[in-house]
Amino acid sequence: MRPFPYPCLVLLLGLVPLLPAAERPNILVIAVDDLNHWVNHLGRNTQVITPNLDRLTARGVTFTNAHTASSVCNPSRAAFLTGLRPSTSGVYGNATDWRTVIGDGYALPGLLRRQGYYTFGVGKLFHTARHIRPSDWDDYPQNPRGDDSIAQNENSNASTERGAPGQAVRYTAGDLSIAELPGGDESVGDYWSASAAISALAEQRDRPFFIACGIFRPHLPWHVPQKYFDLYPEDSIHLPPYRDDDLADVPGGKPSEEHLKILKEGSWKKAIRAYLACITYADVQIGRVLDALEKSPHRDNTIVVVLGDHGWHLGEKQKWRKTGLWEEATRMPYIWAGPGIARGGRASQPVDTMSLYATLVELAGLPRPVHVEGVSITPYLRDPAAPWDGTPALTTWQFNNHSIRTDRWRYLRWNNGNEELYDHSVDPYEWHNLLSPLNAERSAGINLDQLKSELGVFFPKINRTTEEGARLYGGEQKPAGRNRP
Ligand SMILES: [Ca+2]
Ligand SMILES: [Ca+2]
Repeated sequence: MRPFPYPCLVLLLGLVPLLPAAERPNILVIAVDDLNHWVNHLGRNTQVITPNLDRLTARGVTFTNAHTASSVCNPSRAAFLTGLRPSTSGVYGNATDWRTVIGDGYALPGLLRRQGYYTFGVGKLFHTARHIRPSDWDDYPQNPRGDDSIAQNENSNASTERGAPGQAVRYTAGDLSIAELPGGDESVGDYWSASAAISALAEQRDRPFFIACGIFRPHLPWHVPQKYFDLYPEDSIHLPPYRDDDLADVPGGKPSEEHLKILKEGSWKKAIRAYLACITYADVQIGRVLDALEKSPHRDNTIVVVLGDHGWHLGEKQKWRKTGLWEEATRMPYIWAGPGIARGGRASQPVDTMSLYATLVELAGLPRPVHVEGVSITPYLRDPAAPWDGTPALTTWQFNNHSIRTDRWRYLRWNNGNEELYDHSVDPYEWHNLLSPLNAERSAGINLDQLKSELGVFFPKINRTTEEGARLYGGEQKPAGRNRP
């Protein structure tokens, strides 16, 4: 009989963390910038080609009524990565570096790192890849092509309207910048980000990993290789359902200047085509990362989360871009897969992105920090048909403007007192504001006062200013770390 190698065992115990860290699941989060609910399996846009996002749903659960905590990048990301809602932290806009409001010790990657995870980030996870706090990450390689709109503006020393050979075809729709690039996938920085995530997935480590990959498309500018535009001939493009009089029942509602410009130009389909091309480009990069995970030894013990950071209007309600509190700006894909998660599930319970932190901590078997807001969606991951717990999705847009989304209703309350109410059981595009006198016939039979008070209890009780948040959460006046001017 061979002697038991005690000296080796002692040595190993000294090197390996003692916790059951080895039993904790790995985590892969892919955050897709400005990806609204136009993924094929959600059915809102039936032309979009997203095979990789769709196939992930076959091995996991997709949430069909998922909404962002805030409808622009910075507050959305700060919220789901720190567990603090915008109204709690005071991070409302893109101009605020979240680190100047929320100090060290709150962010999810930092928590996981302190609990023994290897934490790796690449691409845009917080508002920009520059707004990272080094204590949160073991490794955060900087994309040499850049991680944001300025640097991702690709190779384009020369371009023409018509596109001479080897040059981009470049044009606008409204003020939206579009380019059909002559190069391959690697001509956009997301290719590099995905490759970095793939390399990180391939490494063997003695501890679980948290790998987060920010994919920047379909964020503007809508510049991707021409082959993605070729998938969507302009004359085949369908416009989303809309009404010319849609804003008549919205307090202060009027078409955006950009929408009027796009109508005047006749460039609505051009814009949709470019957004679809960018979504498919992003889907291909996501597919590369998912393929790498599938082929890796980590495939069976890694939780995968793919989410958009908020929605995007493409002319619905005569509006373009993100911001605001309507369905198009709040709803995003939210897909989970991995050990203990049902396969092929469609979960229709209303959820918001605050669930990310709470759920990942629970699935990792870690204590939930007291500051973390949001409901764990673990019951829906195990059983997508589990009864809804009644907590609506909540979206905040700037100071004290909020929107509640339940299984049936959307209730908006603006800080000037304006309110809107939509019934999704009959009005999926939010055409009929039931609180407008113009829709009295439609709202007859609904006890509006009672409904408003039932839904209104879910609006935040606290709405902090940015300064109040910074005082409470210890934001740094001059954050450490890479912070390019
Ligand atoms: Ca975004
Ligand atoms: Ca309307």
